Amino acid sequence: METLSIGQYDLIYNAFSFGFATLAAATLFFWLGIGQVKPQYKTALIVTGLVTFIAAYHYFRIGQSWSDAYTLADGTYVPTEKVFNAAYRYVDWLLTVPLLLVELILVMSLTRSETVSRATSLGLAALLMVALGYPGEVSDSGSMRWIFGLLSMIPFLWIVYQLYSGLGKAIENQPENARGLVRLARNVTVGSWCFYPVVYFAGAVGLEGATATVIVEVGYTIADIIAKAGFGVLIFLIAMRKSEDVADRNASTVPAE
Ligand SMILES: *C/C=C(C)/C=C/C=C(C)/C=C/C1=C(C)CCCC1(C)C
Repeated sequence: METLSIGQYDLIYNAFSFGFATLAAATLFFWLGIGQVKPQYKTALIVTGLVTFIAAYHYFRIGQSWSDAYTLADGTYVPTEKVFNAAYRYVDWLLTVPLLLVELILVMSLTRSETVSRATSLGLAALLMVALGYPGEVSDSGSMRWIFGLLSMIPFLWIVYQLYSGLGKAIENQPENARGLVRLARNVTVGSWCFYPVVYFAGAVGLEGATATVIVEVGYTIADIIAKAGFGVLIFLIAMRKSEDVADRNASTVPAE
């Protein structure tokens, strides 16, 4: 670990604090909104709130670990004996990344068997992606970073492919009033997820030192907020739209007086 200026240390500290606040507030928003959607979309909102809850908890722990990992000496922050715990992020991802895919699938209201099969295959691919990335993330060796990073790219690319091919077809079959939002939620997923391997490989091509630490920690935090809270708002809007859709259809079947 390297020495950080007060500004660099504070920027990261504040990013973690902001991440905790945003994700905790998002959790309340999603769970308190459950009553506003039709029963078939409630599970999607429960899962959406679980994802931000799990992430808020981990940001709290990441913030504590960050405080313990540095101490102020002569106007700069120097590392203490307690190493900043990078495992929190990966444990968080192991839980939240498969659940994010489940959110998208649930809000699409596919048939039960298609929901189960897509959630299982995409969820397992997400687990594999995160698990393969970890040994490279914590290794000091550049070649380990490349090998595991590239292995992790295989399930990542498969997920992206599935989101545009198999699920892409299902998106085109969504009710018209929600289709654009479902497409946007899919694109936000792919767009925000791409940021993670970019940051990871930036570490492999020699980006290092205090500036790299700032880019990685602040960058992952922004990506997490977009991929979890921002994406969650889209899931919430889709559930609301589709709940309206059902109401409209019921209304039109009421016999005229
Ligand atoms: C809320 C957290 C999210 C959405 C995390 C997503 C993480 C990824 C998409 C990570 C992907 C990686 C690769 C594709 C290759 C290099 C290793 C990873 C794990 C950073």
